Amino acid sequence: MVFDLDLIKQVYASMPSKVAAARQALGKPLTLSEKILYSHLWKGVPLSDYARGKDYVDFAPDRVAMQDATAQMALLQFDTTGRKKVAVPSTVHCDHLIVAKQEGKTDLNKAVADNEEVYNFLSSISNKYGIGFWKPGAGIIHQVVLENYAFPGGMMIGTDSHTVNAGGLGMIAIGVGGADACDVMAGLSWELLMPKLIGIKLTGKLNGWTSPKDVILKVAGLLTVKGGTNAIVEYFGEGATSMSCTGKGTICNMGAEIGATTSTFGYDESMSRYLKATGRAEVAAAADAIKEHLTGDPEVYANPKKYFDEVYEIDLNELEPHLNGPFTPDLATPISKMKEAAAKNNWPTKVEVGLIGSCTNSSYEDISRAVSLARQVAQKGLKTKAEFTITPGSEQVRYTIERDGFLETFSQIGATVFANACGPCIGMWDRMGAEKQERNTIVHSFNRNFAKRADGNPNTLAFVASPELVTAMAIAGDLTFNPLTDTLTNEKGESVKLDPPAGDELPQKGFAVEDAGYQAPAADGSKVTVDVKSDSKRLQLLYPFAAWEGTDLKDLRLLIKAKGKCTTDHISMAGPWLKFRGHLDNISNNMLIGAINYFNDKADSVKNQLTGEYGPVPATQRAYKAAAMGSLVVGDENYGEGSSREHAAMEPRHLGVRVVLVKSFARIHETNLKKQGMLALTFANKADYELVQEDDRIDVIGLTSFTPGKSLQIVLHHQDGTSDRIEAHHSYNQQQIDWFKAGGALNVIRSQALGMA
Ligand code: MIC
Ligand code: SF4
Repeated sequence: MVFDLDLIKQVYASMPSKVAAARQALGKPLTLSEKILYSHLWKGVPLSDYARGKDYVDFAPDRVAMQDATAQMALLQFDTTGRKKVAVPSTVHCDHLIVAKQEGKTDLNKAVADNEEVYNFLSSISNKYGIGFWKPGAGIIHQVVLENYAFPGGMMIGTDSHTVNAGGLGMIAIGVGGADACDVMAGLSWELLMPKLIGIKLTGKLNGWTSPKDVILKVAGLLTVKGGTNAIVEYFGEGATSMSCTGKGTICNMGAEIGATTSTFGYDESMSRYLKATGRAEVAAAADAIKEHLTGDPEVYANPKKYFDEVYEIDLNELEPHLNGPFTPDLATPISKMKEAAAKNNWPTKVEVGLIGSCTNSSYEDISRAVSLARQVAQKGLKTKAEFTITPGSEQVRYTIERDGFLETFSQIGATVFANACGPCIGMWDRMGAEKQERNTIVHSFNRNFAKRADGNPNTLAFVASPELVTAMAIAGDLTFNPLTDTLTNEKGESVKLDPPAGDELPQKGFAVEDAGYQAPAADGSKVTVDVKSDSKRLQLLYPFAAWEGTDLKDLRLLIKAKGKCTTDHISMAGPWLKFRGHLDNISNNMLIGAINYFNDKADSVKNQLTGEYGPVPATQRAYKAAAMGSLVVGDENYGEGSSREHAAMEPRHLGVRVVLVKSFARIHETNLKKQGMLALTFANKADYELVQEDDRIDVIGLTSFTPGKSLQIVLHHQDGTSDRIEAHHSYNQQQIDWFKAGGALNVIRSQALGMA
């Protein structure tokens, strides 16, 4: 079945004329990113050459996707907007709440029982508002979107940072917080800072052990975790067209790890093949008919320096397999340098577990290449040294790889197949012995490897690699094993070498599935009731946050000065906390518990300025709230890196933090803070971070004349009676200032719905 074919046809019908108009307005050939952005301007937005990295522009995305851990908050917000139905096609995917422990079926059954209340809520609210619902076990949002909904030249947003995966099918797909999704579902425009453009030319062709994952691992090393902030990465060149569509998806997916707004590739044969293989020949035919509009103009790719803000070139013939980590996805080590790097950094070299799959690397191609290595275990008389797990990205992939005997081969090397869900990638891994917190090494094909992310153990060092390399490492049980050059000793004592991986881009017998796990919404949702029990521990209706009091903020307490990396995993940890994603007050008990306090180098230990005692961050903030005192959080570079979870903004908002003042922000988190009515500020002079002292009382001056582009003043009153006055920048436009004043964007929508605006 092809979903929303009419929508796709409509987009394609107007795309040629819109692209032509944009080319004329900008007076130059266009990149693919520009073609998609300019053909999705919100109605009435004038066609003009918007300044990249400066102008906010309103867009009209074609669709919205939400996963269960973020959909709860997104839909609780939507429920307050007074709308009857979503304005654009939208879907919910149940993938984040399934704990991986024993094996797929058992774990899925347990999750269905444990999360019954939440799944019922999501299913009925989806029904009510016309949203497609993918049941638990159907698969991970981004794989399901790629298989069913993504289309070349389309624009979508999703409440998950890895929504960008759909760039593999030539979309502009962007990760957002739930409040943004709520706007679009409510029929409003969606605002984005016009992104800068990074062009990456891929020359040569992948070969041997190198795979698409290595392209993005290399790019992460080049650009770092913040190098893509407020930019779209557009890939092109012969290396791009020679690669599979799902491989492109992998590259785009992990573009979230460099902070990129999104990444994309021009429409080509590989996309057409993938569309046909996934039952969407009609979409392929429609795309073929306008294909020159679904890729960058030839002049752009011939002379990229003239049209992109930054350009890089990677020669795939020379590219080595990489391992990135530990603790950050941009610490890139080519496989040939791993022996040296591991010795230098004293990384444990015994690989305990190899994990493949997840939303980023669970295509048929990935699994078939990994299985070609698993097969060699028996063929060459080897024994797999590490544990090995697989999390398929969708039921369609799982069913097909089972039919083709891959799962059987994996089971022969002792593999565990987990449910089609996020599982170990998001701390939903009940790993035996993790509570002992032993220092150990794992290798996985996921995309993130922040501390504690997979198993909750801060001493697990996770390295990210291609599924092929993960499989080889699991077989060898050694982080320094280089399959390109090294041999292994088999059970007979012989030296054997692994042959390079080989596999099929798409299943020769086609994809198959018995029950994909989709539930269409009720034709008439008006009679569906959505139940949220008042004593529920998992769900809580939202109340509007208070509007701004109309004055400068005075006498705020410093809650925490966070030191170093502070990702959304540090601000609102996942794993066991995921169960409270629909209950703002309960989940607020994890607020900032992973952040390191600058003053004592400890996590979850801050000075309570009322008592002078050190205590957990959430309890300390609750004490300030009870005393009706506002507070402020200080952070370092790229604060809020990683996920789209708006809980990282809503928790501080709910508990009474007023300001987050940092050296720099990650894009989605900064927007989430603004949406929730917080003040998201940056040090005008980064060195001023050092001036903030533990007992400071802080004023924010200039709010009564809060204006786009105009700095605010921060006064730090130190305990010794001295003070420092520093300047804080902000990136609020007028609409965002209105959100701040109203106490949050939702209050603005709500008042519009009530006709009070
Ligand atoms: C992630 O990979 O960090 C997540 C879990 O998918 C998040 C969303 C969430 O926290 O629910 C993301 O990437 O946005
Ligand atoms: Fe799920 Fe991990 Fe993908 Fe996030 S990155 S959507 S947690 S599989």
